[in-house]
Amino acid sequence: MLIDEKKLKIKSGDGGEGLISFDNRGKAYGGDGGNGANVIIVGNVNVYDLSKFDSNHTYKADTGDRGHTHCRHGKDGEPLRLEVPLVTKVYNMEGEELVSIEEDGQEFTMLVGGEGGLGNFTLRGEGWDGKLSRKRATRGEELDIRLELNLKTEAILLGYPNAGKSSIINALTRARYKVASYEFTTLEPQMGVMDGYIKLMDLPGLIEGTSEGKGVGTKFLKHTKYSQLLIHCISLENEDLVEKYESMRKEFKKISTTLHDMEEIIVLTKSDIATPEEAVSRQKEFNKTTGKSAILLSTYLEDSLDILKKEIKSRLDSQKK
Ligand SMILES: Nc1nc2c(ncn2[C@@H]2O[C@H](COP(=O)(O)OP(=O)(O)OP(=O)(O)O)[C@@H](O)[C@H]2O)c(=O)[nH]1
Ligand SMILES: [Mg+2]
Repeated sequence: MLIDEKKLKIKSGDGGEGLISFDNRGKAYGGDGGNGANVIIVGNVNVYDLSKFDSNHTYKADTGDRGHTHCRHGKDGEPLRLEVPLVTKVYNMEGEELVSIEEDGQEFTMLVGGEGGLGNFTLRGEGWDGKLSRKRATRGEELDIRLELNLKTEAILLGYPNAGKSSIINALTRARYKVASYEFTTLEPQMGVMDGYIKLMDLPGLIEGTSEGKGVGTKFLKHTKYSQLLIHCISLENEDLVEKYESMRKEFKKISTTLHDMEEIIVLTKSDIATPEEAVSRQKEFNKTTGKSAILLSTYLEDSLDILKKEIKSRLDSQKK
């Protein structure tokens, strides 16, 4: 199961106390305490979901060490780095977005550690009182946060249930997701990597009314926000391809403008159920009526899979320019 939300408690480290200490001639030589460590959130492309985080655990950064004799500084705490997948949005409990981690290696300091206290060596100039006193360390901070994952992929497969979306991701990548002849086989986003670098996502089927919560609803659609390309799948099993295409476009529009405005590749799937001539004639008809250029595809026909692969790559390349 894809874990795309987690609540966490985080705490930065307390500062270490400074030391009051004197050498054998009575001179102040107590060192300063180290600083408490920060809590840092880091984006990592190799992390896929939020499953490793435990909502019952407080993620605490190290405290600073206390000051040592001979004026030696206590060590600063090592920062606590929480590695999150892309894109992870961090919210506070009031629902305000604190940061959006969108790039590999992107860092954000969520909480700053407490400052180390001062030992009596540092304060020695401040009169006799200074010699005997130290400045207290400050405490770390605590915060409750909510992490929300919005998967970032190059392309997403969308369309009616049973259109053959999971079969396509399986054919284009090394994924082995469940394929079945009934609707809503896929209930969660599923990822696969094509040719080692292009991430594809297969999503549950959409139906008219998804935007109002029908079918699997819109919960998972946050994962479409960061995609560059939409692969819209329509099965040749449908009598009226244009009508099906247009009503799905209307649904996209109701769901989100990002989805509606996303660059689209139209794939007419299961082309093998018709004769090659029939399939081509339906494709031509569809293209003529809509003014688009849909691709014919069957997961049983290697050549058609290559055409889709090339199309995905060329569209992504032209977006880079
Ligand atoms: N003839 C033929 N059947 C196919 C093709 N691709 C998929 N199918 C069949 O169509 C059915 C649905 O395939 P899936 O890949 O599960 O479809 P889906 O779009 O992921 O379905 P949901 O997850 O329910 O939305 C399965 O029985 C597949 O074997 C194809 O190219 N040709
Ligand atoms: Mg599926």
